Amino acid sequence: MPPKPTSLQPRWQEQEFGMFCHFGINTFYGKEWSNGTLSPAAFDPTCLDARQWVQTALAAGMRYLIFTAKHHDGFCLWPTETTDYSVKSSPYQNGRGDVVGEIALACQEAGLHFGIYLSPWDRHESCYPNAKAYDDFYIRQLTELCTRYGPLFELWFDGAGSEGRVYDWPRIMNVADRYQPQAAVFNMGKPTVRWVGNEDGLAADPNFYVVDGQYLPPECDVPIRQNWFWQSDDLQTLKSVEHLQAIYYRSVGYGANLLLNVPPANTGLLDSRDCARLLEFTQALRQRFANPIPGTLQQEGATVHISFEDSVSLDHLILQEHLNDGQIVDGYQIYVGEKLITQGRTIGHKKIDAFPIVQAQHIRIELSTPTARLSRLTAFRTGYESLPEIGTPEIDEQRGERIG
Ligand code: FUL
Repeated sequence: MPPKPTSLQPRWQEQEFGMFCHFGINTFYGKEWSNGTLSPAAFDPTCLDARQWVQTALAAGMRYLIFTAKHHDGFCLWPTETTDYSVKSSPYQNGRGDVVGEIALACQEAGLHFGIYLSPWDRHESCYPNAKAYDDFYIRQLTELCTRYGPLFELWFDGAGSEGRVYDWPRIMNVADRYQPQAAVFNMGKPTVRWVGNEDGLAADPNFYVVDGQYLPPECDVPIRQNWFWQSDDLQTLKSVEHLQAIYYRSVGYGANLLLNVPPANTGLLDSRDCARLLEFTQALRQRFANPIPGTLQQEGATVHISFEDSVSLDHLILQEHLNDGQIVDGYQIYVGEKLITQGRTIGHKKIDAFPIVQAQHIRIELSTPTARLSRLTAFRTGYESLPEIGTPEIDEQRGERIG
């Protein structure tokens, strides 16, 4: 029998699509990484409106939001007791602001899951070279975050900069287990979800959930522009609708979660151009899958049949596997009569298949194993017969700049 998920993992997988928000001291200096010496004096997002972030995420069909409470530079976006390098030393709300608190509240009000990113690597904190002292410091930070802001959906532990460093994960995980036992743990410590292995937002087929004997479904993180933090001069790298769709098919469509970074600008608002592109992408996607073709599902061992009332034309199928007993399918073929219309390896939480349009009243799916079960199978006629491509940037002749 394959390793089974805990009860929390399928719940995390069902959320599918989240917004990543990189925001911090870097946002005010046009940097991606900084070394912990940038002055907090520049941190002043005068129009900050966490509700705008949350409403945008909801409008895009996202179900969670992960916020950088502290990036590698060590600057804390909440009024921590552990260091002065935080919003307390900034002009934002005269040093009385709490950005983490504002977002947590906006998420709670709107019913969006909220998670935090807390970089283990800290380039500001002077005790960082002393492993024991820094573990204590990090544990205090995590304790503050885990006890002040309500239920957290995910704790995002970024491995960057920590290569070769040993943190006391058993002690750190005690904090998570004690105060946020429902939170998914990303990548480090005692992870419950794993990094997909690239920052392009791309999983692949097969997408095996079991790694090193453990059930660990992947999350695909990718920035909507080239950079993670908002920059005034990288608009030309904003990904095209087609590119974003291609990412969606290769992440959610391959059974992984998609965490798309949309970075708040130095005003404290999401950039209207990023929002417009995001919504254009998600509306097009919604339209594509707006009209499922009703059908009846029957399974006998490894063979699944779907029957429609009449003959219909279709070009997409969404398959979902029953995962309570673990991920089992490794190989499937889909037929209309004797004609093979598509095939793949794993299914997992979701698999989106596109194929040249066919006319059918019955479809047959042959699974690799009779013990595997599909939980859902939905057919569509979308008007698109293949996966969107990850294109090269387009040139907008009129504006004379790269737009994709
Ligand atoms: C990386 C970091 O170094 C980037 O700045 C960003 O936070 C990304 C999500 O992870 O490892």
